[in-house]
Amino acid sequence: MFRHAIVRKPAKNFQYGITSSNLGKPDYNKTLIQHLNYIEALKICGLDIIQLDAEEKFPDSTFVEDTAVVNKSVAIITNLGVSSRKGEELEIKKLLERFYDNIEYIRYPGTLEGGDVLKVDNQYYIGISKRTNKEGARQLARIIKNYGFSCSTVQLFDFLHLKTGIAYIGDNNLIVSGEFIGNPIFEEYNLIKVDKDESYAANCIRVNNFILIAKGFKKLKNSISNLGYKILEIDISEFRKMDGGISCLSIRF
Ligand code: CIR
Repeated sequence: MFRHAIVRKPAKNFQYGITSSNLGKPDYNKTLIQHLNYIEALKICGLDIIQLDAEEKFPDSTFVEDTAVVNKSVAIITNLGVSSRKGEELEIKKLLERFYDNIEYIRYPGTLEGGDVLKVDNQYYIGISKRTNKEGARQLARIIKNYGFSCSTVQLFDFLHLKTGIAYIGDNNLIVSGEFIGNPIFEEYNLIKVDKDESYAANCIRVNNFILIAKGFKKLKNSISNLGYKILEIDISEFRKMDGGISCLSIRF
């Protein structure tokens, strides 16, 4: 069970963050409303929300997931893989120190972003991407093995982050899209394959008794609901414009 979520209000300069989406500029007021709706959904899931103020120094800082990897035993502060985001992790670290006795770090020359880390029960998958390098993955693997987890790496080709295209929703059910469909590393799971036109929605999260999914992706929504899950749909169109998805907007623990 998760009890807390860290979120960060989008900064006024959110539109100047990094993006490859070609979907146009996000509307700031709409971004704020969607962020509040996201928070409401997490509250429905039973989470207590810790909200950080907006940080104009970092236009991408609302995507807090990338700054830390957390589980019941340890919080690992990441070293983000792009210069404009380096430093976002500092305030998150201060917050996590209130909750964790064990804090560890990914350090240079290792880089790693939380979006590249997928936890499946006691197993971690780490994406090697443009943001997470092999050294970052090696450091994370070394740390989490000490806490009883096992670890494998997955080479990325197109996606920004591992979790851009994959999600674990419990009960052996793994949602996969794009380059992860057909990857033998995931064949032991019950795979829910996402059609290309809905690939954005593969980035969803299980939060306690609910699955949070981006609004407007009917086929995936039906596949998940047919498995018996309760679903909360959230419109996050403005975050999509900046390459962000459902998982990126919070750290859950
Ligand atoms: C970035 O490029 O870093 C942000 N614009 C989007 C980060 C999305 N984070 C995630 O998938 N975990």
